[in-house]
Amino acid sequence: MSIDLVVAGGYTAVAWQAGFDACDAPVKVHEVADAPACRYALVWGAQPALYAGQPALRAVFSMGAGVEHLLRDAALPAELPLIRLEDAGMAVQMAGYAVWGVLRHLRRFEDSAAAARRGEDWGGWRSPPATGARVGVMGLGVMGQATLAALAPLGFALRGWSRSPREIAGVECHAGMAALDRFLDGLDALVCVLPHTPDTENLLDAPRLARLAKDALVLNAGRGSLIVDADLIAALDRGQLGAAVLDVFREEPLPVGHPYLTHPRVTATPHIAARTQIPLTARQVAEKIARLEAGLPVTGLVERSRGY
Ligand code: NDP
Ligand code: OXD
Repeated sequence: MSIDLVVAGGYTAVAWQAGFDACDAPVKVHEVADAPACRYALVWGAQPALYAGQPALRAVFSMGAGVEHLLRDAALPAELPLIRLEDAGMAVQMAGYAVWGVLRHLRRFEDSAAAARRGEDWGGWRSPPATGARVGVMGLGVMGQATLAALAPLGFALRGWSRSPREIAGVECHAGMAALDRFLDGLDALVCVLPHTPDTENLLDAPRLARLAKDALVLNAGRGSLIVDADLIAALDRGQLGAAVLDVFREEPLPVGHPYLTHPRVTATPHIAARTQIPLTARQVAEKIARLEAGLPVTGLVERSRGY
């Protein structure tokens, strides 16, 4: 017997059905408009039409690792369990994005290409080795740990920052607001993979950005609300920071004319650091539905009070 699941936002029911079929999961996927009463929903973004029409929901799955898009939906019932994606093929993508951004900045490969384009003699140009550069990762969950694991063989001095204390071999770990300044001090590259929560909003403001090393890189692939945009742009403009690589923004897609789109020190990408992979996501959701149906606990439950 199949279990009915309603999807809202993101990909279509047809696309998801193919994912569930590929892993032989007994899940029947419906669009909101023609769904019967379902026990499970798979959702991206605010879906005001969904919840009133689905009073029998037992759990809502996020189509992503982040859940703020669900939590800011006023129609979301207060007691409904929310389950986030745990990796499902995104961590390796995120790690690749971070390694690309960090190496590109610290090794200066593109400076030589730019010199060549200007017609300069670049035969003697040397890329700095970047060994020993201080690289910090904010957020030590699934994305942050995969990122650190990918950075580890590259010879950087690694730091990490999280809400609760973590121990990661080869990484100087810091936890909590009291340790934030120490974590930031003198970093040559800062990689941010934090969720949006009330506590992470506007965390990177002018005084905190000023703690980074001169010419440092800020790479944000968590959520755009982390950064005070005007402060970042000002720090880039006066050369205090060297570059920013930004995948997430307060408003997405970035509105035409936004300074990030044209700033010479900013590389903006359209929320593509790690895309939801339908086959792996369907498998993970199907496994969790099976556990819930059997009355077993699942991982990835969102703690609403902390916002992730
Ligand atoms: P996890 O829940 O596994 O990890 C979140 C991490 O953030 C944890 O280490 C947590 O600390 C830390 N954290 C949360 N709040 C605070 C705080 N106030 N102070 C310090 N640390 C804090 O999430 P994921 O790693 O799976 O994903 C992280 C985020 O990445 C997602 O929420 C999403 O916003 C973003 N993302 C972006 C994608 C993209 O394509 N750009 C793709 C996928 C995710 P603790 O360890 O103590 O719990
Ligand atoms: C996510 C995202 O949260 O894609 O998974 O940003």
